Amino acid sequence: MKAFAFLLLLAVASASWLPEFQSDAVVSTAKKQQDVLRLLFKVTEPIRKRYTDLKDASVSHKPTGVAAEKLISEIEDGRTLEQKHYFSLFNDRHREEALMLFEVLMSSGDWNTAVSNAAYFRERLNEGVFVYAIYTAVIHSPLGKDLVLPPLYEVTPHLFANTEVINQAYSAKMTQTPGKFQMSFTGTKKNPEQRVAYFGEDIGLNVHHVSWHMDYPFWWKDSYGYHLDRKGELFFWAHHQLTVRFDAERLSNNLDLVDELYWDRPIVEGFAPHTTYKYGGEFPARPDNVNFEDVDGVARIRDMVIFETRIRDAIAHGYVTAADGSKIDIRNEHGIDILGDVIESSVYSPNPGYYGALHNLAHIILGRQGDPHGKFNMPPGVMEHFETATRDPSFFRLHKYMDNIFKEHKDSLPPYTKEQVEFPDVAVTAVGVDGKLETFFEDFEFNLLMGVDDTEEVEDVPISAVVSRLNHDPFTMTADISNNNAADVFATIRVFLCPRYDANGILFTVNEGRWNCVEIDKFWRTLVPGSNHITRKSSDASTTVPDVPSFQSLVAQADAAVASGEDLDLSAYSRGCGIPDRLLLPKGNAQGMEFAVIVAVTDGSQDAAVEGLEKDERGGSHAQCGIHGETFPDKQPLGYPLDRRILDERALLNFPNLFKTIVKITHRE
Ligand code: CUO
Repeated sequence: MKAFAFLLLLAVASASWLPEFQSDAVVSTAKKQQDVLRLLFKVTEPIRKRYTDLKDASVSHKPTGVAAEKLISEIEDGRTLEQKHYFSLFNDRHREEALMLFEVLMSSGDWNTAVSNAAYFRERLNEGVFVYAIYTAVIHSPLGKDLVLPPLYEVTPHLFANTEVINQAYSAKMTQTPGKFQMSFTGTKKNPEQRVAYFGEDIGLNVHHVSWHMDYPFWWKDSYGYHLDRKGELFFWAHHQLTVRFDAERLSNNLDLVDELYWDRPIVEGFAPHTTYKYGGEFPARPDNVNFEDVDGVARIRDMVIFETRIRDAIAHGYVTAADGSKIDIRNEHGIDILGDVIESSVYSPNPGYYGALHNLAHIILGRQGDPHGKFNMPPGVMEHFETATRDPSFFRLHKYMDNIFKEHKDSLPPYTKEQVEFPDVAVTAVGVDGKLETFFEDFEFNLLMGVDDTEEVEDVPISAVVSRLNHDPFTMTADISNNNAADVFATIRVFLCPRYDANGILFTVNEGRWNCVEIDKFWRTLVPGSNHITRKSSDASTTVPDVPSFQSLVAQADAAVASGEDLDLSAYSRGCGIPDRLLLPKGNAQGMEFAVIVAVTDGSQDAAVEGLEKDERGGSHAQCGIHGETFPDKQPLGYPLDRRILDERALLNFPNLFKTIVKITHRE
């Protein structure tokens, strides 16, 4: 029954308290950027005295309005989560508090009120509650437009760096000795999963994942201001891409594709996180081959099996039953969106009472298998934070399990017909790569300053972690496309990278292989009559984002711009959601790992949902993250045209507007 409480809490109706926003013209972007950074600076310490306006606001400003008064009464009644305690979004009460603050910020009519409100609550609420609310409010409020949120691995380093490094950082601070500490990946070579730990533990990937969930929160209600277009489908797609990307890394490291999770079989891989909360002790570990146990107060395993059965029944029937008993047809191209809402499950789910919260509950269940009955008072597991979840190999098993349910649905749809894929008189004649597809590991340094305690009296000393991360050389993809129409045509160009061989060296069939394809890019171009030579740089890919500048560098840039009165344009970094640029390619191997590149050029006049995409890609990571607050730019289903069964290779890849070529990705040591 607790399972339903989880959703009911989410579904509480909201008042229409969104204000008319006053003009913010007087506050420059640079000042806003500076304010956000100062609010997030050392959140576990009181606001610094040198930030006089924030300090004053936290004392003398009393927030007003329905949302603020509600939160103030919660604080005054002593109901809010204490400071210096862990925060988990999956904890109903923790989340409820974060959303109360989120609502305060969203209903602050102008920038200065929002900042004063934030300063007031920063000094009175739990730090994790505060950080989550600030991040989501900056992302979703019109007031936060074009601001850059600092990299979370520097704001809450405990959720990204391992215990060993954090301990070294504390020693360095204590002894006032600057230090740079090499961070290693969890586990030893005796564990085959260790070979791919660099992927699940990649701090940039972790930021993408947590940011995706902030962009598309499961608790989102449209009364917050807008509808999150195709949120359920994007839940499927972003996680499908994580899954297939992980599988590509596995193949490159001679591991089988990840198997799914089974409720009635042991969880094969254990996990020792080597990570500690700033407050709350160590993240719990789980030995290999643990059998699932019911988690007290959360869910019973047999309920999970029932939810799965109901969802798969819906797929078999081709419709979902809404809470009012009506039928919602899902055997069509929009079905995946509804199914995503159902499986996640989000506030958009049409019937959480019946279909449950398969995904969200599974995260909690997996997070608690080390202490399912709460006997040892362990804090939440890594699976209960989007920042840390991908570290645990069970994350990928869980998502493979759900991915297979989504696949069952996609496989229930008819294969695309010629008419649905062809692009009359347009043909791709060649696809190539300028430069080599080569991956390598590099060291990356990030600041641990906010991982340690301090007082104003003790000087900061430089403390950082150095972590190895996957990268690749820049490259440019090229395509030669002929347009035999008399006039210009507008084209959507989709690029997929598909592993060719399984771990035993057996060639995937087209129908197996298409499901494992990594979408690396999608963009739009006008094709003139005759031949067109298209080039696309790897750094422009619409699946990826560049590294966000460090906290320190953002502070330096914002402070300088405020001091000089000059403009500050950091909009290139305003999207946290997106695979890091450097992870565009899966790791290669020494001999060169073969992938098929599939380029599909389809009719952009039919399937572009937003105008002007050729010139402005609007944040640059729309493929998995959409355009913020707007219609998803591509009307076709995510994954089109490879998302449906391909019964005969000749039926698809012989279309002149589709092209397949083989490339090799090498890895240099
Ligand atoms: Cu992203 Cu399970 O949804 O972690």
